[in-house]
Amino acid sequence: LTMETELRKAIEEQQFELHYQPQKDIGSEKVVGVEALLRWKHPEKGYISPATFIPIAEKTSLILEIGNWVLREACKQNKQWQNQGYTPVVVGVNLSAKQFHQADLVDQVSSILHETGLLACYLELEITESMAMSNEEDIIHTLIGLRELGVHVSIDDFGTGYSSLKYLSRFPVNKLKIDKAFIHENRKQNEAIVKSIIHMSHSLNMKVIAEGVETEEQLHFLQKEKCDEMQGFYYSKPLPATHVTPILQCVK
Ligand code: G
Ligand code: G
Ligand code: MN
Ligand code: NA
Repeated sequence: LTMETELRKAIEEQQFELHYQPQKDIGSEKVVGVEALLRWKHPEKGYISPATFIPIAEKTSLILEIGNWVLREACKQNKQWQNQGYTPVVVGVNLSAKQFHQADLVDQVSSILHETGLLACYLELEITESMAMSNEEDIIHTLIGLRELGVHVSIDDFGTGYSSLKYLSRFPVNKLKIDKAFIHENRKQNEAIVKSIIHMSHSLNMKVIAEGVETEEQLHFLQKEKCDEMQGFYYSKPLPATHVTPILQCVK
């Protein structure tokens, strides 16, 4: 079977699952968010990484079906945690370029929120720099539509693309996610880059999260530089939903 055929089968036979990587507020040390990360549990080959199959799905409209499933599943799970009485967290969902460029994306997001009962402020959509930094009318329209819904938007892998500061300051984006390479590659100039991104985010009234935090030393640096949030193996790897539940604080 080609991978495309297998992906089609995977959708029908519900072979996908979501894992969630916790995100901590650096000041309060509380879990404030989780990033949903797609996993394909292949019946023979075991877990297949999205890095392998997303690019193939992107070449076809399969990515739209898969993306839609991810969005619905992540919202449903987050609402379920809230129903169980846990302190609300924001769920981050990665959007592919094709998904983001759909003319009716805002309507789709709106109906999934409606259907699952999740409030918009508990959903964050992650897009990449190349998806956001464009002058195209429809992209600005989508970003404004999402803001009006109350959904948050973050720029994933920030620092690896070509963001224009002009767009960054004009676009309704809530958060920058500093690419993990700047955090865990131990190079002196990375510290200067991370500091600049933190300061720039705050001047533009955006929050900033560091990805790929693997050591206590990296966390201390981020604390000193007043980075808002952290995500990385130092605190937790991505986990199945049932393993996330015990680390969410209970309000009941
Ligand atoms: O979790 P992991 O390191 O295996 O993820 C590999 C890549 O796949 C990352 O770049 C991540 O952003 C991407 N990815 C994970 N889940 C999704 C998803 O639901 N949709 C899209 N479009 N990309 C995803
Ligand atoms: O591209 P995106 O940022 O969505 O990808 C997130 C991916 O990064 C996750 O799939 C996860 O497996 C990986 N990741 C998360 N934390 C760490 C970390 O601390 N170190 C490394 N090397 N990878 C990480
Ligand atoms: Mn991401
Ligand atoms: Na990233």
